Amino acid sequence: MLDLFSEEAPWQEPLADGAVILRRRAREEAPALMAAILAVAQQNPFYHRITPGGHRMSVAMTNCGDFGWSSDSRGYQYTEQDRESGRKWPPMPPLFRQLALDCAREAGFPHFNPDACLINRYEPGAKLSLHQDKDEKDLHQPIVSVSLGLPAVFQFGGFARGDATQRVLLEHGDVVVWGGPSRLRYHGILPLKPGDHPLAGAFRYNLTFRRAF
Ligand code: MD6
Ligand code: FE
Repeated sequence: MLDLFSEEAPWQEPLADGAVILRRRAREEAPALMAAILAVAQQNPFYHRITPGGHRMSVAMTNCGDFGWSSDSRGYQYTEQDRESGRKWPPMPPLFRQLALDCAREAGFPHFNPDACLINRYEPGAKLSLHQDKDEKDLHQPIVSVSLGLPAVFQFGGFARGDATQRVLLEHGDVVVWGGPSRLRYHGILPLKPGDHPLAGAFRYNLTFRRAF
């Protein structure tokens, strides 16, 4: 049950055509989501990947689902195995999948069928530079993004890297769904400010659900 006295009910905030923030949408599930993240990370730990350009990413990543996203000197790609551990990615927990489907449907994407979930972990100072998500085969499927733990400033831009960006704060339990005409917009995360979150400690976690193939 939502406790309407101590928590606000979720609400929707349009970002752009095809993109919406479902504020606080994942708050109720957050403790179970956090536990599932830690269970995935016990099997396939968070790593700081190296970009094709040779830089160590400040965000640490792991994945679950049939495919996982990572980068190394060969480039960015989705793989069935974690190239660090050599093992298959852990299955997507049913709770993850259900949340992603529900959020996609609420945002107007009833046919979303994710096969990959990238889990990002930000420590203070960690950031994600402006980028497009374009390594997925079917760009008609949206992306569902779930933020947990410390808040972060999300930059949401246009279709060229230099376009003006909106800045929005993403907080614990916020879900962003975007697809359609916004699917290839540039976006990023500004350096995380230090803090102490009751569930996530010194970190921000972000789950992004995608259809990779
Ligand atoms: C993050 N998110 O929130 C990074 N990509 O930590 C993303 O890069 C992202 O939130 C595609 C769609 C939604 C996202
Ligand atoms: Fe992205």
